[in-house]
Amino acid sequence: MADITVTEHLLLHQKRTPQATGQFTGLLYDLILSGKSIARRINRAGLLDILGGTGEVNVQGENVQKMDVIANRIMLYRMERCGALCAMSSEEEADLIRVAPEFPQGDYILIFDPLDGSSNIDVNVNVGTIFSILRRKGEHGSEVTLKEVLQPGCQQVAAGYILYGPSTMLVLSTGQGVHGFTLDPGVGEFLLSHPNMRIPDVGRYYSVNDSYWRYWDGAARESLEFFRSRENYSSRYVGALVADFHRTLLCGGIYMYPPEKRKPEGKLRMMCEAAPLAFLVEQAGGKASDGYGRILDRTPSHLHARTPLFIGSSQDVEAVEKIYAKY
Ligand code: P6P
Repeated sequence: MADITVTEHLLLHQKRTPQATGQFTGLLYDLILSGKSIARRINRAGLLDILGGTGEVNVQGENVQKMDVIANRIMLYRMERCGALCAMSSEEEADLIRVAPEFPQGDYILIFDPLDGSSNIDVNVNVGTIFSILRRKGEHGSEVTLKEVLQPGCQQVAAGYILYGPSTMLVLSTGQGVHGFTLDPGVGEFLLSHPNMRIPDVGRYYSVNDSYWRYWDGAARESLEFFRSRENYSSRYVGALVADFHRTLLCGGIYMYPPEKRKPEGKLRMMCEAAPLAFLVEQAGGKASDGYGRILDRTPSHLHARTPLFIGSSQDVEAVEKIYAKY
């Protein structure tokens, strides 16, 4: 396959969608640059003093890992200057970040989890950056309101993730299918490696942390039993959503994070985890549900709203929705 870079791929795509402006391509360019900077540090994490926790707790109530802080800082610094954004929201930041007036204002809003699954860093297991891109509703240059940002996932302009694993991959959709790019460290470019990714309609793996069995309701328990009883399913759980989702996208099956007594809204964040991955999975022919309906139809009540998540092959997600409909 000829070496097609992300930029070439986007310019080709941009020609097909005249409404895409250079601003959008510029946004993605700086997002990719951030990903390369994060990848470089992760690949040497053991050698630099960035392993382990900072001793701080974030807005999610989670112990902040050093690499979380570094990744968050890289994203905030780089993206505030990209000229395409008017606001950002990071999983690591309690409040909405409006782009400071000294920087060029754009019309896009970036929502991101700078380093999802970061507890895996210390044991050298995959982690990832997840991002969601929205277009603002208000007048260019006017102050961004929180209401403008709390959009349902179906209004995303683009979404994707960067997976830091044996190879570093960018998986991206701008609404014209899902395309995967692999970083060639030799040239420092993400090159097209997985054009037009499609998720199988059914099966191979179910992915869930079943240690919460005792907190689950009947629907969650019956959902797990459903997949355990299926012949050709195996269980896989990396503990990093990006890695579990990426395997599901490639091999088919389902990732589940059900609600439970202590977390009635589930654990995962709607805007920087569930919605971007739901956008991708639907673009690849799959489904994403909170058990009762389409994730992309949900309007988040606040920036860090959480949601249960059942995401993957359409037949597998439909099977879970049928079970939840009985409860
Ligand atoms: P648990 C990581 O903290 C994360 O947000 C996802 O990346 C991952 O899938 C999930 O939480 C793991 O949660 O409760 O199984 O440790």
